[in-house]
Amino acid sequence: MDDNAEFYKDLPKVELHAHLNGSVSVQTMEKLIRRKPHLNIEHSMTAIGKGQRRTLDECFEVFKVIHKLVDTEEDVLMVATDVIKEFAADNVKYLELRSTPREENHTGLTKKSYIETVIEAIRQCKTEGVDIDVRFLVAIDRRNGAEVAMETVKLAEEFMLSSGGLVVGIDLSGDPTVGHGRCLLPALQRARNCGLKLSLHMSEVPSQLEESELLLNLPPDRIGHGTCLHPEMGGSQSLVDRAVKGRIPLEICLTSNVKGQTVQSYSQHHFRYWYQLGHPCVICTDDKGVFCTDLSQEYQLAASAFGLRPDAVWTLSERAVDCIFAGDEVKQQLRQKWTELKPGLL
Ligand code: 6MZ
Repeated sequence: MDDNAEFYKDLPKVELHAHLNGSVSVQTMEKLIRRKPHLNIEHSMTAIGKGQRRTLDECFEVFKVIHKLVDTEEDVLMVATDVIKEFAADNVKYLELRSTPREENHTGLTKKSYIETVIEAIRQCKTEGVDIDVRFLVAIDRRNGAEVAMETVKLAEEFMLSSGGLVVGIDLSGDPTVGHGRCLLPALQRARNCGLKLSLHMSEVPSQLEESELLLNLPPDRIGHGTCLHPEMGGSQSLVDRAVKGRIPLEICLTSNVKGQTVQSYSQHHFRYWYQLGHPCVICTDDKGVFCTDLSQEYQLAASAFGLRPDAVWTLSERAVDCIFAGDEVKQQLRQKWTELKPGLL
C-alpha cells in the first residue's frame, strides 16, 4: 500500500456486495481449520493470493471447500460476527451481507436456523456497540433451480416480517455458467411483489444476453457485476439503455473480476464505461476472504486504475448511500455521518 493508504482506510464506506462465506478472513479461517483438522484443509485451498488468478470455475471450487468448514450454527455465528467486525474495522459504516441458507443433515443446521444465526450475529454486534449498520440479503444459488429458489424467497419473506427490518432483500448468485435465470423468474417476481429488494448477478460472463433481458424486465433494484452488459464486452446497447433508464446501480467488484479472469485487467474493467456515463456504481469486495482484499483496497485500486482524485473518491463512497436497501431514515443518518466525517480539505 502506498502513502495515502490511510485516506482510503479512513474513508467512511458502504459495502453492498459481500458474500458471507467468501468474506472469511485468514484469522477466522485458521480458527475453522483448527476446529475441523480431520478435513485436511489448508489455507491455500480457501483463498487466491496476491498476483494469483483462477478461472471462475476454480473460484467456485473454493466455495465448496469453505462450505465444508462452515457447517454448524456455531461456525455460522463465528464467521458472521468476525466478518461484520472486520468490515467495521475497515470503516464500513453500512453493510449488506448476503448468504445462501444451507442445510447440513449431519450437524442439524437448517436453512431457517442458518438465517436466524446470521441475524443473531448482526444483533450481537449491535449489542456490543460495533459501529456499523448491517442488513441481510438472502441468497438464491442459481444452480439449485426453481423450487429451491421459491422456497428461499418464502423464507426470506418470513424473516423480512419478523427480523425488525434486518432482512431486506434477495440476492441471485452462484456459478453463472450453470442454469438459466428464466426458471427463477416466478420466485424473483414473488420476492419483488412482497417488498423484498432484488440484487441480481447479471452478465457476469458473456452469452447471458437473453437472461439479462429477462432479469431486467423485473426490474432488479441493483445489478451485481454486469460485466458483459455493454457492447464492448459482448453485451448490447439496448441492455445498457435499460439499465441507464432505470438508473439501476451496478455493484462493482474489481479484484474479484480480475482474479476470476472475467475482466483482463484493472484498467480494462467495465467500471470505466459506466462511471463515464455518470451511472450509479458502488465499489464492493464480493469475497474479501477468497480474493484477499478489503473495501479500502478496492477504493484505492479504483482511484489508481481510473485516475480518481480524492474528492471523486469521496463522492463515490457518499453516493453509495443512495443505493442501499434500508429505508430513507437510515439513508439520512448515513448522509449525516458522511457530512460530519468529511475532511476539511475536500
Ligand atoms: C456468483 C458468487 C460469487 O452464500 O455461502 N458467490 N456467485 N459470482 C461470484 N463471483 C466470484 N462469489 C460468491 O457465499 C458463497 C457463495 O456466494 C456465491 C456463490 O453461490 C458461493 O457459493 P455464501 O455465504
